[in-house]
Amino acid sequence: TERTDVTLPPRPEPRGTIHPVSQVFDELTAIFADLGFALAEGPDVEFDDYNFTKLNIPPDHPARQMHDTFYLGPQVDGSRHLLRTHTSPVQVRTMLREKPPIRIVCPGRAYRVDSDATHAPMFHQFEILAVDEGLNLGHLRWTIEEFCKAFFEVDTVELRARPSFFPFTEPSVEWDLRCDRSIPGQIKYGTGNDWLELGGSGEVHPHVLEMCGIDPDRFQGFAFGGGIDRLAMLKYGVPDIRAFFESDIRWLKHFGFAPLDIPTLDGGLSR
Ligand code: 2U9
Repeated sequence: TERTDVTLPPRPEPRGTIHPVSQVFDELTAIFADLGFALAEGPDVEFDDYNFTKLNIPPDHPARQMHDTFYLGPQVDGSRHLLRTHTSPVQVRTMLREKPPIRIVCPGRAYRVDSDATHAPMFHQFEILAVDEGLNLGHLRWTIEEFCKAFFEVDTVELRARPSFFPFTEPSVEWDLRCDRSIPGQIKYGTGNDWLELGGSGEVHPHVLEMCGIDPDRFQGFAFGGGIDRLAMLKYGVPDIRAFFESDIRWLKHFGFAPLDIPTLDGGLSR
């Protein structure tokens, strides 16, 4: 029987909420897991070798300059660790450790000396990597299409490819998604006359495969990279990236997700 002679004090908070960045992290991990990509993670503090050299970024490349990269104090041998500027060193570590076929998704934190409404010094990105025999840009395109359909929860999508350049991919391609932004404050995907930048990609550069111990004459790879914060801003209507990292309890309550509402493909990604 229920006791009526005592009143319990109110709890400080009835429940916490899942941050939109964590929600999107879990959503995209579930989508790529369904496509056969295993989750791979690595340390935020990296070796220069894994963050740059093995990705075909030579010592004189502008991306290495102090204004882009957070360096840590020198080691006894004079070398300096750094905060990874992308999640690509996770792919390097995986290739050095495992033999093809490789299919991984690498979501995580990255750091760059940069800050405004659309750039934060710490941000979240994800990359996928596939290495196997006979892989080509068609496989990459299909994979991105399937991801977009699942993530934006639409039946059809149209992608536009733009030639690009990255030191670690050759050829390199950036992808745009057809969308409709004619109604202010709303985006429709799959139709319309607007284009949304999705991210960069390409076939893994033979030098990168070689430096990571994979025979470039036998194996091909494709990789894609995109911003998690950016996807969360688009999907959940957050205009300023800085709001994600302010820890404002009212904002977190408004934009947060129910803790036990774990995204799955059959149960629904977001509710
Ligand atoms: C390996 C080989 C190739 C991953 C790639 C991009 C292009 C890219 C950015 C998108 C927005 C990062 O979050 S962002 O700032 N990424 O444009 N990423 S190709 O290519 C790789 C990765 C690892 C071994």
